[in-house]
Amino acid sequence: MAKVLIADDDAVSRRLLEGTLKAWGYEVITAANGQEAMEILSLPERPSLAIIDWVMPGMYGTEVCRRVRDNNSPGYVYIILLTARGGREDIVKGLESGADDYMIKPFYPEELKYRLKIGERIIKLEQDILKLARTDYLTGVLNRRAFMERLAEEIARMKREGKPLGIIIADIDFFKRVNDRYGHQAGDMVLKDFARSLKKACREYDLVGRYGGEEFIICLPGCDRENTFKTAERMRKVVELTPSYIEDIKKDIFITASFGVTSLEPGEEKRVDDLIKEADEALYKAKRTGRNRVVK
Ligand code: GH3
Ligand code: MG
Ligand code: MG
Ligand code: MG
Repeated sequence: MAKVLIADDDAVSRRLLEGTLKAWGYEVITAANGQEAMEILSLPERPSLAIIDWVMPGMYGTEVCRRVRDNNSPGYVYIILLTARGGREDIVKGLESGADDYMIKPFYPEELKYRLKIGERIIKLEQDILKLARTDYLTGVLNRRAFMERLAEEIARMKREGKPLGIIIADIDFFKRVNDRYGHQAGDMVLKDFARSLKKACREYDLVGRYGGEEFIICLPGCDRENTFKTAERMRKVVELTPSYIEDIKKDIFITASFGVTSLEPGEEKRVDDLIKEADEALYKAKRTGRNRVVK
């Protein structure tokens, strides 16, 4: 269930609302003034729904709305302004400040319940869109842009923690032949199974991305070059042993792939581009020296 921020300077209203929302199953976090509300809405794990009182000491609810809209932190916050101010002009001002919705006190609980559901639908839409924007439509792994974003985060995290990070680039051998012999649809099926095999051979928190057509990239946080090599070798074997069944021709297609491996060891200064270049060079060496192999 979604997390909701309740900001109200009146302790009785705050507690009442908190009790109501908890009874509806929401996780609730409360603030007694605008400053506190702003602090909570600046957290990385900030709530995506907020019910905010207009008149509060220090910072008004309308100012909270304005500030939330001004800063471009990721994740939308759906704000319901809840206030005793019920004039038309007030409603206009409230919505103008950036609130998504407006409710007048005393409020009717059932109405609030369904207005919160509107907010939940909006938040769900945003999450669905973000997921689509990050995912490769064919194989379900991260697309290139999302992978590169996550890679930068992981590199920073591993540097902070003084740990290594492994990179693998994997490319299907003679994939053109699969398309030429069995058609593009069969090729797509092989690509899906290839991505699945790569995921199967690594850990849940390793990142798998589609780098280009039939080229995939994997990031292994905490893995040094030797362990990354071992993982790539495991991937190579899983790929070799896992055929794709093509329904149309009632046939299993076997493929192999080549892998280039590199790593960022603690204390090393390499840029993302350097890492990818190294893995790419290792991959091409694997291709040149006979394919179906891992080179580090
Ligand atoms: P090598 O062993 O040297 O890697 O040979 P290859 O044939 O795999 O390499 P090449 O890069 O020449 O060919 C890649 C092929 O991948 C060409 C392209 O048609 C195919 N391809 C790229 N994206 C897709 C896709 O989404 N679906 C299908 N079916 N084929 C794709
Ligand atoms: Mg108030
Ligand atoms: Mg290839
Ligand atoms: Mg290729």
